[in-house]
Amino acid sequence: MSTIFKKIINREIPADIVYEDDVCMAFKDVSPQAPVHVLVIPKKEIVSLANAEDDDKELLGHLLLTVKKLAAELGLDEGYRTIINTGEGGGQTVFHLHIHLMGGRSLTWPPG
Ligand code: DGP
Repeated sequence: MSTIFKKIINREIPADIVYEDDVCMAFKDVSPQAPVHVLVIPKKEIVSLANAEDDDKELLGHLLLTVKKLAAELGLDEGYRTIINTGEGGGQTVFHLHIHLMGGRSLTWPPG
């Protein structure tokens, strides 16, 4: 079943889009937990990392390299955090695979 992120991809609801190509899209998280908090998502509807398949290898690599490029463009020179929440137990609330890219403040470890 499609999620709110599919509606963002289809421009059915607005989002602050910071990057887009044929494969993926990145937009600002509606509830930012850091000065920079962007979500990088595939346009292909993959429910979670647990649902990714071997055929998605190139797509998954593309997402990570997009995160790397965005982090540089967004000035996260001091470092940043990437998070993929997977499944309800992993804190996932939107069931369309997404990578959180967070930075712009000192990030502590471990997370909650
Ligand atoms: P997760 O818990 O990993 O599934 O993170 C989902 C994130 O998606 C959460 O940080 C809030 C964000 N989010 C939920 N709905 C929307 C929306 O409609 N627009 C935007 N920009 N972000 C959303």
